[in-house]
Amino acid sequence: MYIVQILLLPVLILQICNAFPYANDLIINFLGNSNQMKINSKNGVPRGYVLFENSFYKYHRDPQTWAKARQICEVEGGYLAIVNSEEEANFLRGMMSKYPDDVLTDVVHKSCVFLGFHDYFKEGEFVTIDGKSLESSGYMHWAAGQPDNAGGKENCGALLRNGRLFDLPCGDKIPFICEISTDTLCTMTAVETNNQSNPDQSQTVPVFDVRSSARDD
Ligand SMILES: [Ca+2]
Ligand SMILES: [Ca+2]
Repeated sequence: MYIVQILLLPVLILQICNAFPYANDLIINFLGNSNQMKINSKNGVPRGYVLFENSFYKYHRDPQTWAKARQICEVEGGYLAIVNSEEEANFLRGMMSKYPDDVLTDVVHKSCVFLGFHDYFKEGEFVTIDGKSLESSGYMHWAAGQPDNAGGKENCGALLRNGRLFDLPCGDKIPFICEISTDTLCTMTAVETNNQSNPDQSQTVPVFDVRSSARDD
């Protein structure tokens, strides 16, 4: 019975972890002094992220180019946000509303944030950074007159304060929103440390949903 409990513990932990991403830390605290199992947690939610439905989001107020914004999101374990519904767009609008124009004193384009879509591969064919057409992503409500590829050089996607999409130059520096899906957060390594098993044997659950890449200007 004791052995069964030990064997089932990793399964239980993973189920909890999938259901509740903060469970990692709770489990670590709970088992911190246990000599049965040692849990190593990685990829917790970075500071400043807010949960909405199945993702965490962070508004980055310091303006960056699209490529740099994308890189920052990836360093934080996520991706430049992809909007998949009206509800998600509304949530992001709410995040933007907390940074009104008078707060963004050093930002030239105060009314929009970069998102994870572009038409860099083929002019006019907008795709998300997870490799889908913008249309199939579930949200494609352009602002009036957009996309217009103004000046022949607008290949990166943004969200306006009114929830509409916009194309603008990838080299412009604007705020941006990163997204981390909750189902990519739960990585842990469970190492059995009891004397009956190999102490180096570990069970690792892969975490990251690697979003495919696109080039930037
Ligand atoms: Ca374009
Ligand atoms: Ca435009």
